[in-house]
Amino acid sequence: MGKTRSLKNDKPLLKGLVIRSTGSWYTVLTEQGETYSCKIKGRFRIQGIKSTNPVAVGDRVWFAPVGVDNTGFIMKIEARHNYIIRKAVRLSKRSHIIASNIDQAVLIVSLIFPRTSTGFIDRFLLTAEAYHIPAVIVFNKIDLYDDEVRELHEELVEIYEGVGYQTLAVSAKEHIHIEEFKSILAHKVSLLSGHSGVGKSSLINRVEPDLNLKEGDISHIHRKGKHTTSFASMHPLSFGGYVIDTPGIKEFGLVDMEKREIAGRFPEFRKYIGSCKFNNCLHVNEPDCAIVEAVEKGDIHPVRYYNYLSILKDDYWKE
Ligand SMILES: Nc1nc2c(ncn2[C@@H]2O[C@H](COP(=O)(O)OP(=O)(O)OP(=O)(O)O)[C@@H](O)[C@H]2O)c(=O)[nH]1
Ligand SMILES: [Mg+2]
Ligand SMILES: [Zn+2]
Repeated sequence: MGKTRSLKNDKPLLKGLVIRSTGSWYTVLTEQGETYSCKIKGRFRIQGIKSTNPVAVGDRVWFAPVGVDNTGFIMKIEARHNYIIRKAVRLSKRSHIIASNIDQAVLIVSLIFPRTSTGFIDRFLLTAEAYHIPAVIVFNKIDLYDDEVRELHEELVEIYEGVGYQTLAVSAKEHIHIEEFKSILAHKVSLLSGHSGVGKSSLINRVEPDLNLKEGDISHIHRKGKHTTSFASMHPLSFGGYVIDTPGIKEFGLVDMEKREIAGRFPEFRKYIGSCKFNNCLHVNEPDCAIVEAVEKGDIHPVRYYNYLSILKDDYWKE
């Protein structure tokens, strides 16, 4: 049993990890490997965030077991190392916490059927940087490559490894580099993201066949133009660690960030930022901009700079 803490009614509390939520019930996994279905007791106030869900997948909680049927009440949440949110509605003050206590964000990309754009990759990396969550890029479906796609792949590996991100090329179908993929996931809590159809479920099944996730199917409900609340679920890995599957979430929730902070989330831009003529330079068309100069000299890849400009134009940011 986990450590106990005194309570008014003197019942010992158990410690566990929230691995699934439905909105009112939470599945909590104890260190002994037992799962409990829990509800929340009382109100939780989490510093600074008004969230639609007080407890999220990834939370470490203390709960009071009741009865014999493995149910209980969550009484306390441990402080989160980090969490990612999605705004319920743009500019809304209420957010939905997708997951917490994440060690790394793994972006699954395919360059064919479907092709993931660098714009999507860069928005993902920007958000991971903003949350201070290390990001890894995994290219799946390499069995489908022709020469043109292989060339694109090599260029992207050069860009992203050049910036400092780890990349890996795999095929869930042909079982290529699955051991390497496993070692990326081992002993860590990984949030898996990527467009629908890139092979997230297939890859998870390859490393953990017992999970038997649905493949080749749209695994979540699409409701165009409407916000569908979706809850992540966390799968324990037999070789240590957890993967968090995020149904219906193509991107991370965007973070509140000011426009002038964006460049600093591009790791290769950082060393130039202080050298611009204007200290409020947005690196668009200001005179004597060190970032534009670095792009011209070939020290910053034009694809990254182009995506930076495009992200600046997203009408999301605070001025
Ligand atoms: N050729 C090839 N096909 C793959 C590979 N990995 C997955 N697929 C196929 O791609 C399709 C989508 O795979 P899924 O694993 O369901 O994709 P997903 O990312 O989980 O998609 P959502 O659940 O909708 O987000 C399926 O038909 C898979 O069989 C691969 O490495 N090579
Ligand atoms: Mg899937
Ligand atoms: Zn500048």
